[in-house]
Amino acid sequence: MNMPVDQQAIERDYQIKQQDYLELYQSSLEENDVFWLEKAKTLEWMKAPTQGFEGGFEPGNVNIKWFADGVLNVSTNCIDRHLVQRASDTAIIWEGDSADEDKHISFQELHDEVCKLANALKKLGVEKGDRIAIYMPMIPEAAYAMLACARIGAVHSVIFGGFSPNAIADRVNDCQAKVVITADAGRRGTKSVPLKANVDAALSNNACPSITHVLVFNAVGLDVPMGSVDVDAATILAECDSHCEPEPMAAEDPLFILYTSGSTGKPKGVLHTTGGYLVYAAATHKAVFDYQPGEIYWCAADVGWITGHTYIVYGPLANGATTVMFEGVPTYPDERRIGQIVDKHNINILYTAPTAIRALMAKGEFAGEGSSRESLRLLGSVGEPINPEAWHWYHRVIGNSRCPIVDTWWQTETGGMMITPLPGATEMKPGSATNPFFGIEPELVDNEGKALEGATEGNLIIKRSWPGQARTLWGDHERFEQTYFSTYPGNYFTGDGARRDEDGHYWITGRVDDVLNVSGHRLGTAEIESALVSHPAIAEAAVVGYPHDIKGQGIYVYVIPVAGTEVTDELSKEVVSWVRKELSPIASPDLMQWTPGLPKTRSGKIMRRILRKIAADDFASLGDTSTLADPGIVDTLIENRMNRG
Ligand code: 6R9
Repeated sequence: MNMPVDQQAIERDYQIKQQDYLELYQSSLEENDVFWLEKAKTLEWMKAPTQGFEGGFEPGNVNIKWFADGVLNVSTNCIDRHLVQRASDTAIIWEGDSADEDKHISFQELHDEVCKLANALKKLGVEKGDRIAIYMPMIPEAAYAMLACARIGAVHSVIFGGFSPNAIADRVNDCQAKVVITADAGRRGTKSVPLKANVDAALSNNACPSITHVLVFNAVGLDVPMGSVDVDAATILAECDSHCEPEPMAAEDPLFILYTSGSTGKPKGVLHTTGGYLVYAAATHKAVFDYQPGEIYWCAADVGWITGHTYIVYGPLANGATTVMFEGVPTYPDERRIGQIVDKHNINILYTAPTAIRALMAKGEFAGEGSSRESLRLLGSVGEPINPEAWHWYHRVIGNSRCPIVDTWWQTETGGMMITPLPGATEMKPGSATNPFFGIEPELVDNEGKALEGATEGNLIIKRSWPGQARTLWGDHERFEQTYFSTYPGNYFTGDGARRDEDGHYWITGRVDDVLNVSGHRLGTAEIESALVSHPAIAEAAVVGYPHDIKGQGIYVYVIPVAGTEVTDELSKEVVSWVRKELSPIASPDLMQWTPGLPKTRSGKIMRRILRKIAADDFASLGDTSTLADPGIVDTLIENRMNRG
C-alpha cells in the first residue's frame, strides 16, 4: 500500500518552504531565546517579556521558566484583540450532535459570554489562583468556561465528560477545586451522558469538601434536582455584566491543570502556565496548519483532552481563527457525518485521530459518499501512531487525494506539537511524524541513556526546554522530576519509543512504559488494575494492551478470582460494568481471562512481557521463563487465552 503521494497536489504559497525548514530549524536551536522571544511578539502583552528560557533539567533541581518578566492575559489574546477589526467575524462554529443544529459565535459574542461567566465566577467567590473543575459536554459554554477562568486568573481543570464519579472526585480533591462547572447532561450520538448526576454522585457524602458551588448549565433541557451547592447558570448569568477587566497574569502563573494517566495508579495533574503555553499553542497552530486569516479550521477532539485545549480553544483563538467545535461523534447518524460537516461549514483544515479514521475506514468508501469535501486543503492526525493503510485511506477518501497530511506527535505534557511535518516544507511519509518543530531537540537513546546515531531505534528524549512544556505536576514536583527527568538525567523522557530513518525522519513506535493508548485515550494499566481489584470477587489483576484493529490498542485483563468465587459469564459482565462505573467506559476491558495465577518472578514482580505476548496471541518466543516462581502458569495462560487469531 505504499503509493507515492503527490506533494504538489495543492498549489499554495506556503509560509515555510522546503529549503527554509532546515535553516530555520538550525537557527531556532542556535539562537533559541531570540527565536522564541520573536514568536512571543505575536501575542499581546501587558508587559512584553525580555527574558527567554531560565532554569534547567538537572535532577533534583528541575526548574522551567519562559518569558518570566512578561505579563499578559490569555483571554484578551484569544478574544479582545480581535475585536478591533473583526468583532462580527465568527470565532466558534458549533455543530450539534444532531445534524440540524449549529451556531455561529462571533468574537463579540464570545467576549460578552466569557465576561459574563467570569463575573459569575467572581460572584461565587472565585479568586485568582483558585482551581475550577469543568465537566462539560462539547458545547460552546465549555470554551467560555475555560476562557472565563483565564480572564480572572483562576486555574481550570477540565475533566473529560466520559469520566465517572470516582474519577471526578479524585481530580477535584487532588487540586482542591472550589467550583465545578457542569451541565444537566451531554449528548454523544444516541447516548445521553448524565453529567449533573455524575457530579452529584462524586460530591455525595461530603466526598469533595473543597467544593463550595456547582454551576449548572442547561444543555439539553433536563429537569435536574438542584441541591444547596447548586447554582443555575442561566439565572446567575442574567445578573452579570458583559464587561470584566482581565487579570494581569505573570507569564509563569498557572493557566490550567489537566489530569493524565501515568504508569502508576494516581492520575497526574499536569500543570501548564500562561505565557509559554500560549506562545507555543499559537506558534504551532499557525505553522503546522499554515493557518491563514479567514480559513475555517476544525479539530475534532474533545476539550477534555489536551488536543482540545491547545487546538480547539487556545491556539486557534489566539490566532484569530474560526474554530469548529463538534458535540457529537464521527459515526452518528452514520460514517458520512465528517464529510457532511466539512461541506456544511466549508472547512479548510481537518485535524482528527487515527482511531476515528479507522472507524470510518471500516465502512470502506461509505464515509466519502454524499459530500464533496472540496473546501479541504489540509488534514491532520494526532493521538497515536497512524498505520499507513489508514493514512492512505484518509488521504484518498477524505482528502480526495489532494490534501497533505500532518501527522503530529506530542503529549499532554508537551503542551503542543513536537514532531510534525510542515505542509509544503516536509516530504510526506505515511506513518512518520517526520521532523522536530522549531526549537525542539529530540534524541534517541538506548536503555542506558547512550545516544544513538543515524538510522536507529530507541527511547525518545527531548534535550532542551520549549515554551509549551509542563512546569510541574500539581502539588507533586518530586513526582514530576521522577517521572520525566530521572530516567535519562538532564533530559525530558517522553515515555515513547521511536525509529529514525536514513533521512533523519522520526517514526513514533508507541509507549515504552505501562501506559496504554486505547482509541487515542491514554490509560495507565495500574489505574485499571486498581479499579479491578476493588471488585469483591477479584483478588489480583494484571492489565496489558494488545493490537486492536479500530482502537489501536485493546485492553486485555487477567484476573485472579477470590478463593471460592464461582466464575460465570454474569460475573465477567459485572466486572466489565464495574470498571466502566469505577473509572470510565473508555477503560472497559475488551478481553478478560480468569486465571488461577500470574507469571511472577521469585521477588513477586509480574512479568508483563509474557502477558503482553499471550494477549497478542504471539507466544512462540516467550523468552526466558526460567526465573518465574511457577513456570507452569504460562501453559495454563496460553491454553485459556482469549485472543485467538
Ligand atoms: C496529544 C496527545 C500522548 C501519547 C504519546 C504517544 C501518543 C500522540 C502521536 C502519538 C504516534 C502521533 N501519540 N500523537 N503516537 N504518532 N502522531 O495525544 O496527548 O493524550 O497525552 O497522549 O499519545 O504515545 O506519548 P496525550
